[in-house]
Amino acid sequence: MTAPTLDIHLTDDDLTAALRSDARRGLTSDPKWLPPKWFYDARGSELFEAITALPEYYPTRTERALLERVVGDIARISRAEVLVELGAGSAAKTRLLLQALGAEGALKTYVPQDVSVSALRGAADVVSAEFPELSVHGVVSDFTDTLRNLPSGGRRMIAFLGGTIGNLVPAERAEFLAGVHEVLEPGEQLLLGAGLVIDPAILVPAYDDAAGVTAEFNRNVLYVLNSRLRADFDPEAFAHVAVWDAQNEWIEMRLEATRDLTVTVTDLELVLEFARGEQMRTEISAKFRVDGMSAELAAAGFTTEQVWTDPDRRFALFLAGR
Ligand code: AVJ
Repeated sequence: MTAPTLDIHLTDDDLTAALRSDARRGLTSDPKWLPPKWFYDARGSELFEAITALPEYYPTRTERALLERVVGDIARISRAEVLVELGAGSAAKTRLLLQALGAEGALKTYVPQDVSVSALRGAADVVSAEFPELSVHGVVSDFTDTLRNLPSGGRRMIAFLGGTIGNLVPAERAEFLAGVHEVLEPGEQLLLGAGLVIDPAILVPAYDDAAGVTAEFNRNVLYVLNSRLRADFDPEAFAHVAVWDAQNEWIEMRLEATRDLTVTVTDLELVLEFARGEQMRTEISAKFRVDGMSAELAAAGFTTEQVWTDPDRRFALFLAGR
């Protein structure tokens, strides 16, 4: 077994610079908003892991069960030599793909990407120990950078699982999918996991659980701003809100000020006023229809080779060819 390598294209300073620019843009807008990628410091990642175990949060377990059922088919169609996983995080679903691709006999390399060094190092070590034949090259970067720095040589499959594509607004999705399409060679594939549009009576509680874990996850972005940008948000003064936007077919998470507040963001030299009842958007989690996602893939140049859904049609996996 060879020790996994880790390429770091994103330093802590880069992250702070990106957060500064995102926070300035979002917090000076009307209405105020923040991008969801800033939930995930160590505490936020732990809270997300806790969310995946909640009874109301069906996506993770639904996708895993679906993947368990169809991963053999995916591996047979793909016969990939290199598995690139975007937003790899913890390695639970990865293992299924690596086993199935390994059984096809072609797999040589695993390239997990994440923005978090700690999450990635852990995942890379675990995978390396479990699959000693595999060479593991972790990449700490954002997606666009990963796509620019992909190893070439060897037929690749890029996996983007978990439904994270739903965090992107349509224009960002189009740009992301076109970027993936551009780096792939003919015969290579994208494996995409996406949550489907379902009954809001099931959807909304998944983002507003009874135990309040999602609420704490939502408020975590304020702790991140406090520690990284020396802000003085009182997270407990904000209430968690999750609404289904039927027009856009996405869940919107917001933080609502429960009283009039003045907040200082020292590192941005910014003083913000929140009126009682004011809501700030912190995440969209778009849900899809199979035809709609196939159309988005087609618009980016992909051919949808196969789509699998769970029996309740809550989640779908798309295998798209370049
Ligand atoms: C990690 C982006 C897939 O949108 O369902 C969970 C994040 N937000 N609960 C999602 C999340 C609130 C999650 N993704």
